[in-house]
Amino acid sequence: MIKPSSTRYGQAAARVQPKRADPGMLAEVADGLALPQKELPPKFFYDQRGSELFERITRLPEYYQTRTERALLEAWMPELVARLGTRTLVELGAGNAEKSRIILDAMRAAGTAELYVPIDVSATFLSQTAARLRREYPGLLVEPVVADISAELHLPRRAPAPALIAFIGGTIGNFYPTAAIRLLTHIRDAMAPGDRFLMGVDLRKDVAKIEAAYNDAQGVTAEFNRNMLRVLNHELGADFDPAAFDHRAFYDRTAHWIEMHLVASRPQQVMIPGIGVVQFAEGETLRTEISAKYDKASVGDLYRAAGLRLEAWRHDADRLFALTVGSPA
Ligand code: AVI
Repeated sequence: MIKPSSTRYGQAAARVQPKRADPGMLAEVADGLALPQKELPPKFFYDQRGSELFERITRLPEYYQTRTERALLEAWMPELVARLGTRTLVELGAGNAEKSRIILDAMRAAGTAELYVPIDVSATFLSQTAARLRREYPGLLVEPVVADISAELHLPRRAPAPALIAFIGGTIGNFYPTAAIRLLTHIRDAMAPGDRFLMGVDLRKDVAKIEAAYNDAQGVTAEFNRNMLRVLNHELGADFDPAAFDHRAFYDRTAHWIEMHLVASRPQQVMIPGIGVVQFAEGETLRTEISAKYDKASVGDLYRAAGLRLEAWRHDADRLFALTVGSPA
């Protein structure tokens, strides 16, 4: 990891950074922009605007994932939660908790809803969500945790058992394989024997269908992609011109993932206080996200590598998306 004072970007590295710049973020951005293929983690999409844009994505006709997963949850959760006797729901990357309600409703119907722990990187979204859920589910304890799940996972010590740890939305796809194993290993380490892990995965399918989901006709995904540059401008005082970057998303058939990039439409120099001047050649890209697609065998491999056992699996009739349940191996 390079320090902000590094001379990697020349003289400008000595400039004063804005007061609110987070040193961790600054170091991550410096590292990512110094790679031969510039790359930044997708968590930088999500300020308030980014979260709202993602919500719009979930309602797009091309983006089949959210509605398919919701239907699977509605069909399966009442039975699963009643059978497990789930008393605590821990949700990783909870966002606005729209789909959590399906699980919470199932817990309430089973008479076991005691604690809900939504974990998300966006504090604003999380506190709004927590306030709403406390009103909607009187008697349910809601203990939100602001955390970057890619870096750490701490579960409340005295959560009523058994817990269901949910990682829905297909977000596992946004993790590279080693990071996915690390994350699931942390989850396994936090689980008691009776706890279960619920994970949603987007399935491998016709490439045109996947690519359409990330190149929507209304351009919402393109705006979501460019929002990362707005976040960098706001958080680090950078001077990216989002309009000077084009959106590109394509499927890698070997890696089984879609990649999202921002493509510099002209040569440009971007100043990031604390880092310095970053050059983009015309056509040079910044990779902002991968979204891996799974099948049953690859989910089984992932679970095994993390010390989990794939216990149950449900997919929709068109095999677009699957819900998977794991237990400590
Ligand atoms: C959050 N995550 C599962 C989304 C995905 O499909 O990988 C993020 C996204 N990126 C573009 N569209 C949606």
